[in-house]
Parts: sequence; structure tokens; C-alpha cells
Amino acid sequence: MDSVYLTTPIFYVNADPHLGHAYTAILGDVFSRYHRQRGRRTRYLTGTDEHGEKVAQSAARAGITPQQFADDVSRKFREAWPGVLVEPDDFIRTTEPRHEAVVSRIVEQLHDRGEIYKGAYRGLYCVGCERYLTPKELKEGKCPDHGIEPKELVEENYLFRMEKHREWLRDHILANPGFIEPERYRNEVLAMLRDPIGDLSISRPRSRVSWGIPLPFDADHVLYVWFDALLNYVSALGGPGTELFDTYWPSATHLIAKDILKPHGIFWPIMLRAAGLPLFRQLRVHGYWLVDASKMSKTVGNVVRPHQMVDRYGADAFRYFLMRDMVFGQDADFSEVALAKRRNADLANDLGNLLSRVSNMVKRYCGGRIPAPGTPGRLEQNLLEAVRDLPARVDKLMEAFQTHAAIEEVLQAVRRTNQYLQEAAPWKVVKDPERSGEVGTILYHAAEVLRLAAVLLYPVIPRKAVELLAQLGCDAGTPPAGSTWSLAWGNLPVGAEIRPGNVLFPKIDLKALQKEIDGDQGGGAPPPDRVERKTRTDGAHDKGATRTETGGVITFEQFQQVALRVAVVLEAERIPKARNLLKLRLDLGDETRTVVAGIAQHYTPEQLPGKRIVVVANLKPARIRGVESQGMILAAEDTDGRLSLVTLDRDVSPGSGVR
Ligand code: ME8
Repeated sequence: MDSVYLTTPIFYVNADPHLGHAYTAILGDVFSRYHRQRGRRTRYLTGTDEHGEKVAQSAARAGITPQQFADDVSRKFREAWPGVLVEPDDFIRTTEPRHEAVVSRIVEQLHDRGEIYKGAYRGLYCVGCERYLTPKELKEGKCPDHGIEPKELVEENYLFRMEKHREWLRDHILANPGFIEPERYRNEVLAMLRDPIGDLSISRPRSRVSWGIPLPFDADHVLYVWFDALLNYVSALGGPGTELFDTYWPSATHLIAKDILKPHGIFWPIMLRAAGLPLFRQLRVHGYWLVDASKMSKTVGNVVRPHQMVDRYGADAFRYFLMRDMVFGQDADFSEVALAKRRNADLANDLGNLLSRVSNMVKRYCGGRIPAPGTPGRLEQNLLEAVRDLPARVDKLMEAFQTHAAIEEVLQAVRRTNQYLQEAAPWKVVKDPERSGEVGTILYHAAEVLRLAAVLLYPVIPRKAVELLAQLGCDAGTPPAGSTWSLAWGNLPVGAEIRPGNVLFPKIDLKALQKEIDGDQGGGAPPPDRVERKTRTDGAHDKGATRTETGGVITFEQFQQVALRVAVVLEAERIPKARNLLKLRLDLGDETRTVVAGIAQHYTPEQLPGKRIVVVANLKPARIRGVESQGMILAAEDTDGRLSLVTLDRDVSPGSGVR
């Protein structure tokens, strides 16, 4: 494959850029830099989705035209990206004439090919989703995402013949495992395709919705916003028949989150095939960033804004955290303390420390120039062995979208090199007249691992990687040009003058941060989302974000220090203004206790009384939203973020120990 075409969803202009948008945009940028660095022709697209009822309604509320509204918010997205070092090659807006022209052309073709027909459509329409929902998708009669009852609408609509394409799409997905990944999302799409999918209503009467692209064959209707939006991936290349399209379209990789799997996994391939166009190459689906185990929402007040994180921690560390702490495909929990800890542990301690050690010693022992390596000794050979196929391992993980693991590979090498320096002890060797010649060999090896680490981490931390290389005396230039960017061992230029500069990642004072966060809460207890912990108050595991000091292993004695006991839920109630917290009264046999648990999104208070659950009984009490929580309950978190309480399969007396 010599060309790569990466896309993000085009974001709706009815919300300002937040953590979730930033994640996908950064992910696309990381892969765009990665592929470019490997010498592939790469094109990276993002943009904004500007039509539809929701935008028209928001504009009306703001008292401006939909176009003005879209202009304002689209600009916010465009301007947000340089701040997080996201550099797309193109930014498409669905209100641009170049987009509208291609959309009209393709819709006309679909009509000519008999793929679109006029009919009456009756359905349950959710304005939040901008689409009709099937009864199966509803939760207690409401849209599961927006919590509102959809409106029943009957209208004259144009319909797209989707159902007749169901079989081949299923076959295609079955025959091409890489078409939709990770596998669980592929399976989800296959499950949706098991039963009839019906035809898709693709127009709205202009009398009801005027903010959209008119149908080329019937000006009384505008195109349904999803039909318009999906075509951005093609219109941004100039549409079929252009050189850009021919070059990039066959390698299209769409990056999306799980919320928009159906339009991308079903509508989009069918639209392409029906229009006689080749399918995209792959759909890569990531999970959701949660804050305090809940969806970000303005009403809850937990929306994370990328620019604030950049102001506090820098763009490189923010990107690093997002890429390192989300396992692709799974949900992840965001907390500022976890971000600060990650920055301190990996970037300040491991990477930053290695750089300052190496540059200090090169300055002191080698006159500030990169020394020539002599014959590698046993320690060097071990180090070389450990890093020999590092680039290949990183590439393999990146191809599998395992960014978190790819980063961890590099950091392991960095940690290994810090350990190597400890063992080789150049500060001792330099004092031994018979061995002082070995100092250059030691420092060269350590410095060369640093160069490789910077080259491999460049897609994730582009600015700091270049700074690191410059401090090592490398002429960074533009990747991948020049030997600086080579992934082969031994390209650090001997004799180059190092240029020690600023500390790459000054350490964050975690105590001060915690104090500041507590202060943000008006002096009260910090909400659980801001508290660093190995296990959440609800017991769900904080994925990837935590490491024990001993690399994940604890002793039996350590485990025994945790007092786990059976409790029976006596009563449960919501905590006002905390969407995901429940206050539980628990019977522990010889005492009753109050515990605050972040499970309100998963259990109603009515479901809990009588349940036998497991409590960490010797946890230090904490005040959460003004309530003293005297313990923590255990729950399992599924890959889609759903929590299930740990319960017992027999009637065990409350208070019993759990081992
Ligand atoms: O759906 N965690 O736009 P949108 C991770 N316009 N990613 C998240 C996220 C979260 N909490 N929240 C949002 C639309 N995202 C349509 C798309 S494409 C032809 C049309 C990211 O503004 C993620 O990429 O609602 C998700 O798929 C996208 O934003 C939804 O953006």
C-alpha cells in the first residue's frame, strides 16, 4: 500500500469541540504522521457537518441564520486543531459548494439508477439523532442517547433502496474481516444485518426542514443530513473521476466512535455500491471517553475542553495520554489527575530523565559532542538485543491500531535504557583509567535509544520529539527525510554538538493539582472523576490508566489487607445533581453503612434493595458530594462501559468475609 487516506467524522456544529472530538482528530493525526514517516502518500481529512434540523434549531435559538451559526462553530473546530498539533490536509464543510456539487451529482445518479423512489414514510423520529429510530432501538420508549421520546411522523419522503443490498453487504463483511474492526463492532454490524433493515428515508420536506441540500430532482425536498454528510469523504477528494479520488479513495480508512457505527457500517457501503463506486478500505471504530464513568454532558457539567488541557499540560502530553490510556475499541475514563500522573511517570521520569542524564554526561565527559561508540560489551549487547526489532514491533502494533501498546513498547525500551545506564555506571567507569574509553560507548548507546524513541514517538508527541532530537544535536528537518529519522540503529551523528535546553516535561506537582481540583469544587470533596484511584468507587477498573509499582503484581499479603465483605442493600437513592451517583444504605451484619457508588447510569434505585453485593470494608471514608462514603462496592465493567454489580449466588449472611 503506498497511499493512505484517513478521515474523522465531520463533527456537528451544534457543540463546541470537546475531548471526544479531540481524541478522534488526534488519532487521525497520529496515524497520518505515522504513515507519512514510513514514506506513504498520506492524506488526512476532517471537517464539519453543518446541515440538518438540529443546527437550524440552534441557530434560531441564537437568533442568527444557520449559515452564520455554522460559520462560527466550524471556525472553532478549525482553530482548535493546531492547538492539539492536529494538521489535516483538508477541512471540509458540508455547506461548501464543492461538497454540494458532488452530493447533487451522486444523488442524481442514484435516482437515475432506480435506487431512490418516492413513498410515504411513517416512523419515530429523534431530532437529537437526526434520524428515524426503529422500535428496537428505543429504551423505555425513549431514544437511548438523548432520553427523549421520538416524534411519530408520517411524511412523503424519498426512500433509498437499502434492503435489497443487505445480502451482499453481509457477505462482504464476512469475507473481509478487516473491513470493520475491532471485531466486536464488525459483529454488531453483522447482527444488524441479520434481519431486514428496510429502506432508508433520505429526504425531508422543505416545508419542515429547509436547512439542507435540495434534491436535484425535486426542489420541494432537502436531503437527509446523514446522506449528505457521509458523502463528504468523497466530495473532499473532488468526487469520482478526479486524480485525487483515484489516488486516495481505494485506501480510505474511516475513524469513528461506536455512536455512528450504523450509518458508517451499513448506509455508507450501500450508498457507495449503489452509486457504482468502490467501497472504502476499512472502518476503525473506537470507544467512548467517559468522565466519571458517565457520558460527557453540559447538564452534568463534566465536559472536558481540549484547549484547557493543553494550557495546563501541553499538547504533547495531552495527546500522549489520550493515545496511551485508551485501548482502541474500548471505553476509557478521563481524569485530569491520571493525565498528570501519566505525564510525570512516562514523560518526565522515564523519557525526560534519560535525556537529561545522557546530555549531562555527554557534556561532562565528552566535551558536549556525541561520542563514537567502541566495541559493544555484554551490557551493550543485551541492550541492542532488547531494542533490535523495536521499530518492527511498534509498526505491527500500529497497523493493528494498538497505539497504547505501541507507545508502551517504546517506553519499555526507554526504561530499559535507564536501567542500562545504572548498570553500566559511566560515572564510575570514567574514573577508572583502564576503562575510561568505554564511556563513549555507553553514552552513544543510551543516546541512540533516545533518538529511536523520539523518532518512534514522533507521531504522538510531534513537538517534543523534535525538541528532543534537537537537544541531542540531530538536525530534525522534516520527517522522514534525513538520517535523523532513520529507524535503523546507528544513525545518531557522531561528533554532533548536543544542545541541552529546557526540561522537556517539567513535573506536575500532584499534591498542588489535587488541592486545586478540590478548590474548584468549592472546598467540598472532589467528585470521583477527579480522584486518582486504582478502582472506581463503583469498583469498575480504571483501564490502562493505572500501574502498580511492581508492574501489576501484588503479594498475597497485600491482597489480604483488603477487607471484602458481603453486604445487603437496604435502600438506594439518587444524589441530587450527580447523574451517576447513588447513595446506598448497606447492611453489613453487625453495622449499617452508607456508600456512594457511581452506578446510577446502570441501576435505578428501585432495582437494588435486597441485592447481596461485595464491599471493600476497610477503605478510608471519603466525602463525595457532601455524603460520607464508608466503603466501596465492587462491579465489573464490560467493554462497552456497562457496569454489573458483583453479587453472590447463594444467600450468604451479611457481613461474611470474601476471600
Ligand atoms: O456524529 N469519546 O458528529 P458528532 C470518544 N456529524 N469520541 C467521541 C466522544 C467521546 N465521548 N464524543 C464524540 C456526528 N466523539 C456526525 C458525523 S460523519 C459523516 C457525520 C467523536 O459531532 C467520535 O469520533 O456527534 C464520534 O464518532 C464523533 O465525535 C461524533 O461527532
